[in-house]
Amino acid sequence: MKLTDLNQDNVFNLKRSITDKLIYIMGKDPGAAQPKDWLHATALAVRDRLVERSLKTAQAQNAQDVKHVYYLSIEFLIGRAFTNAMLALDIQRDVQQALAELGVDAESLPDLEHDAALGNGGLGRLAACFLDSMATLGISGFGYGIRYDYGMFKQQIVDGQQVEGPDYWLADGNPWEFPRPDVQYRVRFGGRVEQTGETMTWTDTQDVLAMAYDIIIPGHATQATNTLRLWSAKAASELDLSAFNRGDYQAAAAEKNLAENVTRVLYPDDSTPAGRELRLRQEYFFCAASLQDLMGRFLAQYSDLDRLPEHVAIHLNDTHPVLAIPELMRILIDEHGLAFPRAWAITQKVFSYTNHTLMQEALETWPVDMLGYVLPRHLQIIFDINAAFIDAIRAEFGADFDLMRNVSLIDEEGDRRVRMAYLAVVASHKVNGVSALHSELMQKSIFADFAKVFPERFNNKTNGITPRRWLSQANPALSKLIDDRIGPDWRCDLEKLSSLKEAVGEPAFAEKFRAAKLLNKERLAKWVETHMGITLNPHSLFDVHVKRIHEYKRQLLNVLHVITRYNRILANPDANWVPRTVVFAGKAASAYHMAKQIINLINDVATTINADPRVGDKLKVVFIPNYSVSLAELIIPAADLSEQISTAGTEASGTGNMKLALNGALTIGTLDGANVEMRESVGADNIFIFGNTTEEVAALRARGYQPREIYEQSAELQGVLDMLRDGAFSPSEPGRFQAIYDVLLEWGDHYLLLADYAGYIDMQDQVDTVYRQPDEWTRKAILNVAGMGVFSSDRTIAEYAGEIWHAEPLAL
Ligand code: DL6
Repeated sequence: MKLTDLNQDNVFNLKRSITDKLIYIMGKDPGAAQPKDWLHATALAVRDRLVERSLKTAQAQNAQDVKHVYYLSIEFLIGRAFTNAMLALDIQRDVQQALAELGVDAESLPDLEHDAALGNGGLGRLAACFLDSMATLGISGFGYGIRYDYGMFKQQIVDGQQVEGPDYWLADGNPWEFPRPDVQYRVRFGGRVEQTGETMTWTDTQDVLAMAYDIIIPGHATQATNTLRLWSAKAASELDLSAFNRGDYQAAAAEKNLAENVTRVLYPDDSTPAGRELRLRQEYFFCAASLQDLMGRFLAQYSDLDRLPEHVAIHLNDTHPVLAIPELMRILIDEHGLAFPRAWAITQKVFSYTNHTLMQEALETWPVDMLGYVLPRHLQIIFDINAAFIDAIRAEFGADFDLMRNVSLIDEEGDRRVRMAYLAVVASHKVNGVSALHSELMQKSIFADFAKVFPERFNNKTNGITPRRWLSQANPALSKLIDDRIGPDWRCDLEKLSSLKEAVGEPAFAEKFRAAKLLNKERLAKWVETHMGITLNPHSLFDVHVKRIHEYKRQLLNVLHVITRYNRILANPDANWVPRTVVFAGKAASAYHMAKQIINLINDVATTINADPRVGDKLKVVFIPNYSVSLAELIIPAADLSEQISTAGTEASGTGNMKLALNGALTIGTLDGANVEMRESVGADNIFIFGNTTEEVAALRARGYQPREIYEQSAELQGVLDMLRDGAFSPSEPGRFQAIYDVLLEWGDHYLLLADYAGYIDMQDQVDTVYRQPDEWTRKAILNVAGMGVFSSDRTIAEYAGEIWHAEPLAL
């Protein structure tokens, strides 16, 4: 890995290329071009260089006959592409110089780029990190997903409440994508199945076209690239001309609108049957297009379908792409005439599946009726798979009806539903969880019966994050310090960070480490001042809680601490307080009422505390709206403390925990998800662990957990909860947070906030104690950075490639 100095030839060529793009591709006069135009033109110039690499990669892949890995994911949370592409090409300085010579303010351009927010949280961002690592490791990987017209909603905070608006990320065009009108497939829905002898014909369907848009994913420190292919829905027939000529313009465009709705939005509201059906259509749409595409690529080179698993691995990122399983079976049986057992043997060798949650409500099931109506042939195939599977169970385990009922792909309770996770487990040769704890719990809970039936199938692949975006790009100040100390190779070999341990005792290094952190805190404070009009003290402890808003992630427990601290400050204003800035950011699903209440509470608490002159700098609370990848890149490097406080056993892994520690934040957290492995890596003395363990949570629940008893025993907690209930933070509407109070005290406190409250508050006191000793804090922070090598997504992908996909890296 090298970081090259300025190259004047490159600068010259870039200047010419940028101006050419502006004039000849965009038709703009450089004299009149706006900053956004320059950004677009520069992106196109940078993209040219990616294209060269991409063509070379494709040639090498063909010549070396490599196995292709197809990563199917309904979310890819890519964020911005501009800086990442420049870093991958190692031309950032040249581009900045070229722009400067063209009279353009290069510093401000990256912030003008829209985030590609085609995902919601950790799952989608993991997919983006994986693409980066696959390219970097030279694994031939294709991401397949959906090109949503509107990505994750834009969150505004109005009167303390979340308001959702559309995210039109394509408003200024997308210079990174290549529309491929020549790559279109017909995706069929509805209709019926006709049987002639053994042959099934799916007919009378309503069809939608899937058109490909390609984005090049650059590898780092390699010429290799990969492709993210996103599908956009197009109407099979554009316009009903006779309706148009009759003047019935609505009817003329009706089919087009209906068809194109399939890829209109990420997460259609699923509180209505129509919304749920649209989501089902989205899932099948991208699976069907992707399978036609990958089968076309395979059949262009080979004719023997039995060899498909030698050349193709299809990975299911959660259950959203699981319809790819019956779709492959349909292609093999109906289109290529294979018998069911042969098709099934191939299918099982091709697919692998990652589970990302143990939460029952997040495990997808589809009503049999809806599937039968939208995808009648697929439902038949699922029934056939189930029948064969249950026969195999009976053959191996005898007439164990409980087992058969438990593992059946069809849930027969109430309205019959297809269990998508079960279908994934039965059809995949490997099934993995995303942290050691999660993988263990997965086999003991949701897949316990399957773990007995297929013990060899289950494995763990602890998540990781790409160091390129989450340190090199997001944190230039710390990256420079690390480069100066150990050289730049850590970007592609994160274990190299472990040699920073040697620097922990050096005051000069600690000083520079602190200076880098302060710079990042000032950068965030400036942003908050400019965009929110709130002044933050960069010398206060930045306590950061950023992630989706969900009850299990327990932002509410953090709020309980904030209020406790507020009360203590008021009671004892002259104590030696460590000034704190508590930063929250995250979105709540639009139909998730309690999560939205929590956002409202955070904002109301912030308003009260920030306006209280008795508090001053001792405590500030800020909710940064519209959390996104690019805001994460700003917030995470500025954090001193990372809040990872989910109820033990609920967070599958977390990846924010890794990003924050990699940027030198200390974690306050429970023994949940990957926190457990982080504790091993950074050392138990360098992480603030509190709270009930998974076993203790289970035992508490089994005993009959009584939150009210805890409330009654703690005057401090009582004070906090009574303030919530009585409207101390919502004087204009005192009952506003009654429901939150009730969740904790009347409805059983499902996520055990009160059980962990005392431990959390005590641990926050310890945080203050350590923060008062800057050398000690910095020592721990450096050890956190040094211990994060294992959490690179390069390590994760190397494990997937070696142990699941059996895919070799390309030689380039
Ligand atoms: O594996 C990526 C990511 C994990 O880090 C998070 O812990 C986990 O919550 C998330 N899972 C999902 C799936 N649905 N839910 N809930 O987003 O995956």
